[in-house]
Amino acid sequence: MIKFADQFLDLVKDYETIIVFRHINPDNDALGSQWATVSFLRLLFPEKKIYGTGLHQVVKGVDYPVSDSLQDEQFQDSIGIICDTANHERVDDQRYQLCKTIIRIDHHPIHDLFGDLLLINEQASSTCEILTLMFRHIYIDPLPEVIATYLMAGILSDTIMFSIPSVSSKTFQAAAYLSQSPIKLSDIHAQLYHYSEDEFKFINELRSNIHRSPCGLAYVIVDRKMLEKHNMHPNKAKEYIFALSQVKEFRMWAIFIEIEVDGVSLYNGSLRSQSVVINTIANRFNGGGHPLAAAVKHLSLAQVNQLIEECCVKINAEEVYEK
Ligand SMILES: [Mn+2]
Repeated sequence: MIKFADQFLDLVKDYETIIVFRHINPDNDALGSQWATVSFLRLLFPEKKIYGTGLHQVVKGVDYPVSDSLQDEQFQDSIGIICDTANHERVDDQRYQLCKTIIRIDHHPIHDLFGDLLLINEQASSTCEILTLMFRHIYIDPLPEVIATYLMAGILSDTIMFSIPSVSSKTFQAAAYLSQSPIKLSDIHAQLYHYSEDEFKFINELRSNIHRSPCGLAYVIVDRKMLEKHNMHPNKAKEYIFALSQVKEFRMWAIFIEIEVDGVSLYNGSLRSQSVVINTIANRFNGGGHPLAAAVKHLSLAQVNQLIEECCVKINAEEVYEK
């Protein structure tokens, strides 16, 4: 990491323009790592042109800046930094390919070794954890509040408030460093987790439409009618996977959201698991992710049913994730 931090700074110093990327359908770790990197580099190099890009809709979370709108030419002599993104198709703004050099910082299981300088730590709880420890090495003093807030939001949400197996002493070292900045933890928590009465009603409807497989899988299929009724964007709906969590009897839980692609109904899904590995299944259904938290996209209803069957086979085989 120390070696990486030095190489990172050496590379970045050579470029006048730096563009920071995240993954599509960004979550708080993607957005937090992206905007923390933009803000941190602006602090170190006020004379450089530093941008954050990304076209996909933003999730509920802390107030991240709006993406910069960039012309193709601006990418040409730039260095790109891609945060929290495991495969090249998932980079939000494919113009990353126009950048001269690519740095990648991530904690997803390694699939795709694109990029020129990589810091990939599968053991880390979040990309924000990796960045926090790198920034601490570079900056030493407490970070400005806004940067610490982005990083803390990413750590809190990717670790579900320090409650998943990948949380380690490093995660707490990162959190301890961020706590030296004047961040407001209760405000961050409220921005991440408090919801409106409309959302409350949507959650009630999700919970009352649950299908329960005998193997211990619980899932909800959210059709367009339900989305319309609650004025809910499909990308936002998948975040409500949390509404099915914390039930002892649910070994795995999932939501599948109906979307229309070229006039055809398809489903995007979020999958979660208490202990049985699910990303290996998700990889075969147009998706991927972490051992206990994964996503799939653009499945037909028949594929959704097949995925459900395969999840049950896996639960019955007790293929448990061991950290
Ligand atoms: Mn992440």
